[in-house]
Amino acid sequence: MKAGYLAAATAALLAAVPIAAQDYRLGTLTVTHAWTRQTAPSQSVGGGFLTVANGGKAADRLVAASSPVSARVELHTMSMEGGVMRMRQVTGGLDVPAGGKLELKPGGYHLMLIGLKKPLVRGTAVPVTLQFQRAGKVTVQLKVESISYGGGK
Ligand SMILES: [Cu+2]
Repeated sequence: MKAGYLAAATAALLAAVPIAAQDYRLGTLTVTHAWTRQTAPSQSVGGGFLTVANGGKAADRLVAASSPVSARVELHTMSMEGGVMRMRQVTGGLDVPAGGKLELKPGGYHLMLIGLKKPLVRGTAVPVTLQFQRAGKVTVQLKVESISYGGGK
């Protein structure tokens, strides 16, 4: 009984705090590999990428995001239209299926940091608060990588 209690208490302590350098837990969700790219001084937007795994039995949904480094953060999708890559804001959020994952990556779904207040500097980290429909909010740190990191666009 005592061991079970301790395990439960430990699990509670781990909720919503980093469980490794770049891993964050929020209820049944685990956010990993959160990153962005360095930006030029004249650049006013930046992309944000991460993976959300859902170990639970209920689907969740990423509905919004915000960051102190930009005026706002939008959820975007990217697709080829007539040979041109186009980005569009996603309305209604992005599914995190039960037992599955949502991947935000170059060339696909991503966070768009709009109205950067200052350039993103490689080697630093940028806080972004993610809001999920069921699990609530968690703030993760996007590691700022080089311009060429991750491939794609
Ligand atoms: Cu975008």
